[in-house]
Amino acid sequence: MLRPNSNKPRMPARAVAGCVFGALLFALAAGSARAEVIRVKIEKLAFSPQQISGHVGDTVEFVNADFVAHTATARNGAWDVMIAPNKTASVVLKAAGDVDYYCKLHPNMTGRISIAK
Ligand SMILES: [Cu+2]
Repeated sequence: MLRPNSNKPRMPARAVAGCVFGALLFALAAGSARAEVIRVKIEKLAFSPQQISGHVGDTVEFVNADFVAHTATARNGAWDVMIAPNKTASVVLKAAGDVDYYCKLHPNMTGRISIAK
């Protein structure tokens, strides 16, 4: 009994295994490339979400939806970026730990990033 598609060419099992193995190797090699981009929106003089967590190597992208400029300034001096109105600025997380940050122009604007290794 023939199934309607039984004459469809099939991928040999060995090739399938090779693909799976290759994908696994790629995933291992790309271990440090799992870096993520974490988006923090700035709206109505506030960072949102106010608290985020990430890993060393991740990028935090600050998206300023306000009509005024802001900064994202780490209290430990790790980074200090200006974000113009309707613009985006990024920082790469380089060390583990909790980083408190604020806006130099509006010091009531604060946020925190918990960075794991
Ligand atoms: Cu500000």
